[in-house]
Amino acid sequence: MIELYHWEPNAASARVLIALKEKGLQFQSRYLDVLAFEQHAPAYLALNPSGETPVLVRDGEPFNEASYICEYLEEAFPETPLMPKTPLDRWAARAWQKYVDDYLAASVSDLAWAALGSAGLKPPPGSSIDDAVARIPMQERRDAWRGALEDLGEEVLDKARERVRLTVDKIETDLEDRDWLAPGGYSLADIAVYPYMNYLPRIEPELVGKRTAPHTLAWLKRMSERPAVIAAEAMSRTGDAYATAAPGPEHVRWG
Ligand SMILES: N[C@@H](CCC(=O)N[C@@H](CS)C(=O)NCC(=O)O)C(=O)O
Repeated sequence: MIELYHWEPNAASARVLIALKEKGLQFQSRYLDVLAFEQHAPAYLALNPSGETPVLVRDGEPFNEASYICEYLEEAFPETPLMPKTPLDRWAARAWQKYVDDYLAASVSDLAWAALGSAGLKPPPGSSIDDAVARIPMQERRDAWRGALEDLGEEVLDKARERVRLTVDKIETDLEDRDWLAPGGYSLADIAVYPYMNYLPRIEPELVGKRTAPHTLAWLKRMSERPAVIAAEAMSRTGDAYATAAPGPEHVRWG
């Protein structure tokens, strides 16, 4: 049996939801409201001590980290492949996933949090937001929440915008002569990048708009029309997964 602990179908949770749907796998959805701090309940911390979503549990074995959950699904359920065929093209798909993990996820999360995040924040029953944050066991996650709650500041947001600008250049180049990010067809690269880039036309229309990012916009549309993406997005409980955001992972470089 497969269970997926996830939040709204955006960012890291969407990566695994889309991969599961693409592969046509049955799974039990375990929805956690991260803006109500449900990911810091002891039972969830036992599955993932960093208190981040998503976590996939298969036959009682928990897996974290969206990139590696997706790679696991690809190896365990190869029938509908989500990786290109040649070693070179597979490298390209993996390089995109690392790029998301190291650079893009933190940058888009900062911009999305600043634009949308705190609106949906709910302290757990009988507790204040400060108390909820103080209970987060991992120092890095406590710091990430405190930084987000204080104010990320224009310098951080400008750096995030610059990283997004570089990402748009990279996508525009990749998509000049093909439909999907890695050569060899639709892959985990597209599934990794989409749930972050899909925030941007709304919150940073100058960076991801018709003039600056025509190929990116056409690719976002292609992605949003895939039955697996439609099915994943239908699992939203808020009604619009890209109108809400949570503090994302820490910056790995360029911080
Ligand atoms: N490196 C992790 C990052 C996951 C992540 O950023 N999760 C966010 C939501 S998109 C989260 O759970 N934030 C809430 C928290 O840390 O308390 C992965 O790729 O799976």
